[in-house]
Amino acid sequence: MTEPIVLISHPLCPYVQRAAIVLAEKNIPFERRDVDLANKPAWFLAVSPLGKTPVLLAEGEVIFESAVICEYLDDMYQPKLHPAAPIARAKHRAWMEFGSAVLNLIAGFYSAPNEALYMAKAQEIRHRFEQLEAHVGDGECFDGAFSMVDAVFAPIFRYFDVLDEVAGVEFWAGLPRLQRWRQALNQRTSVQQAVSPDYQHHLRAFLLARDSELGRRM
Ligand code: GSH
Repeated sequence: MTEPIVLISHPLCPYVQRAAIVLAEKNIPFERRDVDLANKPAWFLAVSPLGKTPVLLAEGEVIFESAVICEYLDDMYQPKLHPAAPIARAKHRAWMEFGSAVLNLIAGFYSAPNEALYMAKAQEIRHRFEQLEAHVGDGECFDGAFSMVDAVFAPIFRYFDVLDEVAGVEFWAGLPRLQRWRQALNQRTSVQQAVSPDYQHHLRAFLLARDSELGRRM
């Protein structure tokens, strides 16, 4: 009997969500094992070379880095989430990287130590969204059918379900394609199931705790 796939996770990690969405889109059963990243257990440090989530345990191997995990799953299982043509695949991989850059900006935003840096990060995020608006298709996905790029952006957009409430910044005005895309991703079962039902509650608590740690008001 083959060992079940294990996704080593953290409940709020957007990189974990990408992998969970890809697993669900491909209907692959897996076991999710959450770790406390504030207090990393020894077994986790022994398997995760960078001490980060996600890590996938599959075929007796340890695979780390979310993009690599997603690529492995796409190599192994149907339906393919990357397009077949190399040029289209390259383009999608590039937009996945763009998504990781946006995630770094979001972390910089909620960790900004003062109001000036906070607003500067907000503007950078808004600028990236404007760039994205010019590239996203006019349907419910980034580019026709559901792809890896959708799996990357769904967790990014999910941050804003809470940030729109607590951050005091308008990110979405004048971006109709992005708004439609965000809404469609929110409705997708694989996206909804990538987090637990109390995700929003925990994210809000995490963001507000970070805010008071920094002595800042969102
Ligand atoms: N490049 C990594 C990937 O794509 O998998 C980033 C993963 C990442 O930053 N994970 C965060 C983490 O494990 C949680 S969302 N942080 C713990 C740490 O850096 O010590």
